[in-house]
Amino acid sequence: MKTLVTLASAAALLLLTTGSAHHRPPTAETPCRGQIHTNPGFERGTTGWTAGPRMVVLGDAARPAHTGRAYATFAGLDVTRYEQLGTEVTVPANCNLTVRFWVRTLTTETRRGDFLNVGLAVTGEPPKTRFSLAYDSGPQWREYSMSSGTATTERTAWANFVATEMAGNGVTAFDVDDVTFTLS
Ligand SMILES: [Ca+2]
Repeated sequence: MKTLVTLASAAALLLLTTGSAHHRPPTAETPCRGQIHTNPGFERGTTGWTAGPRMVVLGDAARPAHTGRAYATFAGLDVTRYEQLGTEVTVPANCNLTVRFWVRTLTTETRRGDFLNVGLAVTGEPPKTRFSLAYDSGPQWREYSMSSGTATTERTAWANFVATEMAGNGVTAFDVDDVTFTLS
């Protein structure tokens, strides 16, 4: 009998809790926490990414990854072409998305020729190029970040990296690793 009473009380408490949740502001219920991409460091190849062929480098001892064994690489062939890599994530209502990534730039260029544009497109806003990196972006791994800001509705965010390479006048390669997607 005692058990029944306890269960009944628990059920009543649950009802109360559920009922009161409707009166809370939405921010109290949203899970704006943590890194949400399944393969931020390319250790699983292009899983979780939309990418062109041969964009992931694995286990190059002479040109190692930022972390792990793999990274994505753009341009670097002295051929006139485009290369693109991107991914889409869901940003719950009232969450901010911060995309952080590391880039290393290896070059023989002495002026801007090949470049890597990094953009973040969010539902309801025009797509924006946040970074336009070129030969002078540095041969050491450097960290960059971009954010979505918050909105009262759920949104889709598309992060993309587009390299434009021109044949002649030197060659630049852009290596990208640890592209994390963190909600806050
Ligand atoms: Ca990696």
